[in-house]
Amino acid sequence: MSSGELLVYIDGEFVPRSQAKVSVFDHGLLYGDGVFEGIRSYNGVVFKLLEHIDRLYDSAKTILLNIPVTKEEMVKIVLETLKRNNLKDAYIRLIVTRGVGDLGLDPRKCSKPSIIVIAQPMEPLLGKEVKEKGVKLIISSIRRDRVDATSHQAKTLNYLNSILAKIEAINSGVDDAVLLDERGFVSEASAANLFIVKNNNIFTPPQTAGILPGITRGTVIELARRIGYRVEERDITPIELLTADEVFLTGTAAEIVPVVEISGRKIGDGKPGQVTKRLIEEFEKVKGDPAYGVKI
Ligand code: PXG
Repeated sequence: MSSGELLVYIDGEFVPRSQAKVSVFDHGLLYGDGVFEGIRSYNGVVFKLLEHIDRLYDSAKTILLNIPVTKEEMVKIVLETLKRNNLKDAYIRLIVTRGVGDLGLDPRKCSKPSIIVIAQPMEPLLGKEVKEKGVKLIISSIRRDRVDATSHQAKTLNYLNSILAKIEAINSGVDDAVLLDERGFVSEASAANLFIVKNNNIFTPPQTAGILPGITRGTVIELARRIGYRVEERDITPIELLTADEVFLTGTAAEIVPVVEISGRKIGDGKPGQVTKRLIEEFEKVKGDPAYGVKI
């Protein structure tokens, strides 16, 4: 780190950020042909790293992409990237692209997938204000891609479905958007899973709604059940969403975020709810716990 710049892992080498580049012929760029993960480390523990690695390899399998290293090697690559950059609290972006090919779609022209790991510092307190104030959403006019197409069940580099919804949210002056699935049931936000609370019971859309099976979602379901809440994965209608007592989002970057307004309707009393606050507290206790991750 003589340049003082963070180092990015690309295909076996650590290069300074300003020189970390991919080819214009990489099919990740040309066609969104690749997979990725967003991961965090807290105080030297990479949260649920093995679960993220499993999901990465499942996503790759879905698109017939053979990752050229084993899962064990991939874990080592992520840990080494953090070590080289002397990072303990970090956001980690792990990307595997189809690699360099030519201008046609044919993935057989891509000789070898590229592995990229970017790690950068993450303020432990980032998002504190959002957790206290909550966020505003709209229900997007964009539908989550179908489960038999490019839904987010596999975490591929093809994120236009979410980006279009995010643009709609920005243009409407709110923070994010909820996408419905093609049947009209609630699926998730642009890059976060969604939960509702009604009469102290917790509900979240099932996999069939085209959602990403979020690592944070899984952790929150487990924590909520452990402290005695009933949690059910089932279809949620837009009306149930708008009339819920509480709504919150979960994701690696955001952790747990209260939702206080959706498409102009106040959620509950328009302030972060009690169940949401309790779950934020529980989540605080497990991040950085070596039992919930892998030590650097
Ligand atoms: N749904 C989608 C579509 C996502 O992209 C989640 C749910 C939450 O999953 P995890 O496993 O993180 O609990 C995601 C998260 C970001 C960012 O910086 C997050 C994601 C993708 C890109 C950026 O917030 N994925």
